[in-house]
Amino acid sequence: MLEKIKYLTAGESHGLGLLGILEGIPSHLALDENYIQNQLARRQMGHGRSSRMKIESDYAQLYCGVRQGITLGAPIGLIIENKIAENWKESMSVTDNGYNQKVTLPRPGHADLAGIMKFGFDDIRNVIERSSARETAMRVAIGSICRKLLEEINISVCSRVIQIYNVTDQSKIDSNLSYQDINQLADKSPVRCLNKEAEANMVKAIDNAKKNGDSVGGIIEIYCDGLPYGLGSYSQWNKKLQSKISETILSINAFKGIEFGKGFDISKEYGSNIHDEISFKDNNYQRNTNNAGGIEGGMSNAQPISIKISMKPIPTLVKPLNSVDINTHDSMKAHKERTDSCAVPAASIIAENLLCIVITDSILSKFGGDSMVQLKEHMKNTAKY
Ligand code: EPS
Repeated sequence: MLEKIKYLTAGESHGLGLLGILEGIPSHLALDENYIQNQLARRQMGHGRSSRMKIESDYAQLYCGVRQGITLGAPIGLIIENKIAENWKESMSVTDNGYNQKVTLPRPGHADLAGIMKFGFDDIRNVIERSSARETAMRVAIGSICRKLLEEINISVCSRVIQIYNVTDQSKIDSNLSYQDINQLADKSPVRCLNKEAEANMVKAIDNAKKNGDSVGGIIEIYCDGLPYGLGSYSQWNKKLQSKISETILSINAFKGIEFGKGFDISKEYGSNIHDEISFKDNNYQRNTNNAGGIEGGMSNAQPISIKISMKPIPTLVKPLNSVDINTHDSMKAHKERTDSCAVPAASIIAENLLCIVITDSILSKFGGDSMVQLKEHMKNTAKY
């Protein structure tokens, strides 16, 4: 549960567009639409995405809360228009125009069946539209504003893809690379993979899936550095940093699992092999390893946070699975429509920007401040972080 930042999105995938409101950002954060656009463009990249990404060129208009290039400490409102809306005028009309083509074949793995049962619809289109990953465009826009705040206090985030289908990249990241370098290299790769051999095999895996009317998922790694001690808290269950991060990250469409640091592998080791030993040098506590992934006791421990996330293959399949018509209950193949054969690279950008929201919230909870100047002063005045 976030404490200082509040945000909401609205909008359907083929409706007029997406709306977002972000509250809690201090005043005097320098912000322009180009900064946000850069993150939105990153989200649209990646091998295996559908033709929708060629139609849209996502752009978030800063509708309110910003004046003369700085935030006002007021709620920030954003709008992303859907270019595709023009083609969907009839189907997505707000007023009843008699449109009656219904989607009745739920896709296994999608929100379709549980969605119609929950809301009592006889048209799966009503579920598809809001459950679509299109909504993440607005969350990236919102997250990018938090990212801008973090940049000003020298906190950075980067990500890479380490698995697509069964192709893994087990290479370690070159420790001489800055986070900016890592993102630049990953962004140049069609699958955001830093290893050329693995990259080629990942591209092949996506192409194979596409050729067979199938889809593939994968695993993403995210890092966040520059953090002080003590974001989050052990003092109450819902204040633990890993819970806050998990809540947000697992809300991303198709994300199924999350690991911190060495994650599940930690359970195969003796404690003496896995916990990160402490020493003191240059007036600072030092760690030679970071198996904990930057979080101990629900708090940041001034080491980089490292997270792995797994994403399932997207459920819309060109060669659909067995399903049932919701009107007749006859066995039929599931609904098919345009889809991504792989959205893992895009998901890494979504995860990066959403992590920025949680970290910003935790920074504001710990240090406070109505303006960026106050926040920076508070951080400077806090002993050793
Ligand atoms: C998406 C837009 C959607 C899908 C995809 C993500 O556009 P459309 O439905 O018009 O093709 O490409 O959505 C899904 C994968 C999903 O399961 O809903 C986007 O903007 O990211």
